[in-house]
Amino acid sequence: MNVIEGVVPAPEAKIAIVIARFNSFINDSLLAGAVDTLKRQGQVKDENITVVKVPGAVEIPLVAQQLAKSGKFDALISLGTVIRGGTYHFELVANECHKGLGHIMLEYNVPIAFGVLTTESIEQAIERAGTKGGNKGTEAALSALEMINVMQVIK
Ligand code: INI
Repeated sequence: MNVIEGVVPAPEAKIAIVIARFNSFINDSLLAGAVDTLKRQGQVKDENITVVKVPGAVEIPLVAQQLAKSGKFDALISLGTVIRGGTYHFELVANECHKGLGHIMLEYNVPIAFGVLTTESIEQAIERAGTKGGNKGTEAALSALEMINVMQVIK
């Protein structure tokens, strides 16, 4: 039996993080978790981490597409927070972002970790940004690291 499973360290990896500025007070904690994980667990070098800031979650896929197309990165990490309001806007923003990233990942063969929170309330978002619900940025970074190694083994 052949089982392929990615390890976490990826010391030579080049990773880009695309982060939304909307709800930045939460996203900044996601970024801190992601960068800490990339460096401490992934052993990724500081100079090999690129952070691109965009206005909101809607803009994440376009920039992710350019980064994936550039061929310069082994994985991308998307970070943002979409909080449900009283209108249909939540669905539009969250769905567009998620769907767009899924297409890009398959088109360019670059793993894109989905670290975009989609929550019912600000409280839920805070819980998932470094408090009692863990840190979605950390989870996304771990996923990116593992996927880099899985992709390399499969190649
Ligand atoms: N962008 C987010 O990242 N999160 C949100 O919760 C959000 N809401 O609720 O509106 C949001 N909107 C902005 C959107 O991503 C675009 O930046 C904007 O529509 C301009 O294109």
